[in-house]
Amino acid sequence: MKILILNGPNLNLIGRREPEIYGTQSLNDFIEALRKRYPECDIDDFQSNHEGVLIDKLQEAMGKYDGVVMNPGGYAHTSIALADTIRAIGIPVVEVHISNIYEREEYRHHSYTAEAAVKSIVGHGLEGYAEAIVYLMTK
Ligand code: CA2
Repeated sequence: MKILILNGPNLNLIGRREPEIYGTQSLNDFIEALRKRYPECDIDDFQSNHEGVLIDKLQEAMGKYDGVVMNPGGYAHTSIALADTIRAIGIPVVEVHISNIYEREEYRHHSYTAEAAVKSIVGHGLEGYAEAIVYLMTK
């Protein structure tokens, strides 16, 4: 099974800033550990701070990946364009948020992209990415 882990803006900073919200491990280290944990999965990953680049990457995923694990970062709360792309590509997308967006500022409570995703996992820390992979493998 081929899976793309797609991370949006500022997720490259995880582990370096705001450890009380996002923990101390970097996303790169965690994804490397995921590859060892799920050797049956072929896991690619990509991070961008740019909405259009994330849209391009989702479109390019068509015919290439069986599933996408996506943390759209702050774009979850603003981007109808990303939600449209998730609906368009016909690949299951599981949305992950490291923090519990429903217990934070009100402007984080709604996610446009989660409405288009097959599943949303929030507030389970980095482990949420592992849960998303297991969901895609067993779906
Ligand atoms: O909880 C999540 O995974 C989020 O997607 C993280 C986003 C935030 O905008 C979403 O509402 C929830 C932020 C990405 C990380 O931003 C940082 C900001 C400062 C220091 C370190 C990371």
